[in-house]
Amino acid sequence: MTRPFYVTTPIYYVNGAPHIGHAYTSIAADVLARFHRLAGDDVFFLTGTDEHGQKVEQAAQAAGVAPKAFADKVSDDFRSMADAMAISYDDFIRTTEPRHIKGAQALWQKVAENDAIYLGAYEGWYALRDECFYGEDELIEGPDGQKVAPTGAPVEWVKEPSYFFRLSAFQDRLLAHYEANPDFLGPHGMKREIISFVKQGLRDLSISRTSFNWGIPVPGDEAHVMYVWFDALANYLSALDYPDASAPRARFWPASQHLVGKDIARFHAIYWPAFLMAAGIELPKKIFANGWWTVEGQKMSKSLGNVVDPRDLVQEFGLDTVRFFLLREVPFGGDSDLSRKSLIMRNNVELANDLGNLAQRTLSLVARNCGGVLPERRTLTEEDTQLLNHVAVLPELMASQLDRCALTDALEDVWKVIRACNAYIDHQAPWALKKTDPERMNDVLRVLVDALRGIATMLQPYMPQSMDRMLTQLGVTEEERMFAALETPLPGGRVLPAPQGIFPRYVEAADPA
Ligand code: ME8
Repeated sequence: MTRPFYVTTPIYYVNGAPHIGHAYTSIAADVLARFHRLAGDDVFFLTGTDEHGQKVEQAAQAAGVAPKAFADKVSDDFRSMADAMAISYDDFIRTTEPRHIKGAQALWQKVAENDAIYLGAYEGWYALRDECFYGEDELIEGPDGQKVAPTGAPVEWVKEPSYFFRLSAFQDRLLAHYEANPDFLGPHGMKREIISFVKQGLRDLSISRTSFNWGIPVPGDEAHVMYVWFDALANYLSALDYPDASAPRARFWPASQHLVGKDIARFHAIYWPAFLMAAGIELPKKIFANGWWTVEGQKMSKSLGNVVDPRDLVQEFGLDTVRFFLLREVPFGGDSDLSRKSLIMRNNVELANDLGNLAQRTLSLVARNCGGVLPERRTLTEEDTQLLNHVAVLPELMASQLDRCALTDALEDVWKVIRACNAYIDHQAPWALKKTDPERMNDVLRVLVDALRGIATMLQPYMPQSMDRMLTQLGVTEEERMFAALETPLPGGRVLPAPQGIFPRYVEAADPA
């Protein structure tokens, strides 16, 4: 029986164009999805767009387009960004789709039936940019002395009839859940912040709006539309055809991993579990918040004009260099800076040199000295065994790293093996063995091909295109690329294709000045 693995990205707002920050969380989720597929699990990977709410409505107005037409266009752009980044989603949900509206309304009804919703009037602060209600005590002083949200977003005083969710009633149950499930929230910093926020006391949450109508109607009271976060969070269920428990996709609940940015940890770690508890639905297994990217040391913003479209980076550096860089640069969960210099450095040192050169040296020796035919595997020396053992533990080691979303540590584990291979090739010097001991040369090259096969197999989730090419050059067929296939050595005698460089060095064009 294969194990279900359900991984999600946030659904992105369609008020603006996709950028490198969106690509980041999607790539991370993609690595998890691909890893689990290669491990033989039954994977469902969801992404999509969040299309309702006042923020989107205003963006559409500013563009002079009806909200739905506006959402259609931007949603398409998010999908094309996902495709350009090789995000292997199984479904792309849009909150304006009938299946989502049905699911969100069913969830609302369930929560209401369980008496966790009541009608009242909201009076308080709202930050449109964050689509978030804030308590007076949370506000801070802005640059001009005015009150702003803790995120720096402007706030406005809102007063309108509203349905409320009895969030306050879930405080103790939430804390008990965090306590009993230590892996539920990550990384540690986010978990600490959430627990301390919940301990300070939770106020009931306004979950409907009446001052605009670009949203999902509240069942039974069409003067209200759902608060965009109630609507949005429901996507994780509506994509599984909730409330139809007999739908084939229903097997994927509870979600294995929600990946989000740290900006939206509160919504996922507090509101979402509370809504689910109120509806009597099992909670997701894990929620992990990634850190924040700046660009050349600055916050990305339209006004600074430094918003990076990941597709431009891919054009210039190639997809896998970009994917690799984003997940390599800083331990996953921490904040990071996108600097051209450091991207080029990582490409040249780690990809072109450490890995690309290793493959090129090995495969060109096989081509030149073994007639392009894979040598048989024969008896191994202690050094050979030691190196191959390093490779053999990678699947298990990486699985446990990815289980805690340590995406960068998992890459570092592979790089340790790559460095060991480089030390091995330098020490064994197979190029010098051609004359002195051709049999040993064959053995050394065979060990290196086997090690590279393990490395390339395990790196597929991170760099799908270039590892596909590397595996082909190593003579590994499409059928031999699952992790489990590593247990069966390749038969000797296979003819390998002529080797070609996989990671070119990037040379910055000379400054014309
Ligand atoms: O919040 N660094 O959508 P959103 C890292 N619709 N990650 C970044 C980033 C950056 N600079 N900028 C964006 C929403 N992200 C809601 C979500 S889910 C039910 C609803 C990523 O378009 C990060 O994952 O504002 C962040 O949480 C998400 O994009 C916010 O996307």
